[in-house]
Amino acid sequence: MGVVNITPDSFSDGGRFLDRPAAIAQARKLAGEGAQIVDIGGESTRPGSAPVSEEEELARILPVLEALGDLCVSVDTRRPAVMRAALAAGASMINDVQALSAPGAYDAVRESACAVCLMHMKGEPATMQQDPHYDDVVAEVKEFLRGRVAAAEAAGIARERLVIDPGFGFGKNAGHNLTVLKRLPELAELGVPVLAGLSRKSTIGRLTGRPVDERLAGSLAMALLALQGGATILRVHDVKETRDVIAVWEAVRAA
Ligand code: 9MG
Repeated sequence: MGVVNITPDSFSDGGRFLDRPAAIAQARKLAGEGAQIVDIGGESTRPGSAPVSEEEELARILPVLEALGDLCVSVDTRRPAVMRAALAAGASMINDVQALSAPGAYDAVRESACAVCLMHMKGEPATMQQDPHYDDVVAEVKEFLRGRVAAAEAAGIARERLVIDPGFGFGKNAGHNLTVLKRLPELAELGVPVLAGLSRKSTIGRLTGRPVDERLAGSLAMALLALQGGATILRVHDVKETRDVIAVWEAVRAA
């Protein structure tokens, strides 16, 4: 899954693809490099980012989505109205960092055949990184995701449409993120495909001391660890390089 943030302030590529042709070109570039899904988003969930209105979010994503009709596009949104509009415009997947918790979210996706990513987040984006606490981060994330999968199924969204995601960096410090990554196989036990988004995140900065634009090697190491832990979808900025990691990992697995 290649990432295209159509926002002025996303943490790693904010502002680069706010311009519509640039966003479309970036999505096509990532697909050409081997992304099977392109994830577009018009609202930054970075702590401290400026709120965006529903109208503005739609104005950012819809023209880009409409220009990518031949690709498998995921839309990163928390708003049911945006989900509905995106699905009507051809989105194949809804990536919801709030795991369909907004009122009306189930209704927005139920009638379509789209895939849905249910992500764990502790707290709200604005404050989630202010000293998050868990007794057992993996157990808590797993129980949350188990509950959201069950709730989605009960709401009429077939299990085959669901993907789960522990939400690296969403209400989790570096220690929490590393523990979740190390114990990712426990989440895979839920029997739903696992998506991992670690690309360029601040934990890599903490471990390496590198600024966000120098985190490629760290991101690739994280990608390999996520694959080994059972992730089947990697949400990344650097698709070409991550495809090489996947090729090497698959070859070793098949040897
Ligand atoms: C939108 N977004 C930013 N980081 C993410 C992650 O790790 N997973 C998912 N599903 N979405 C993310």
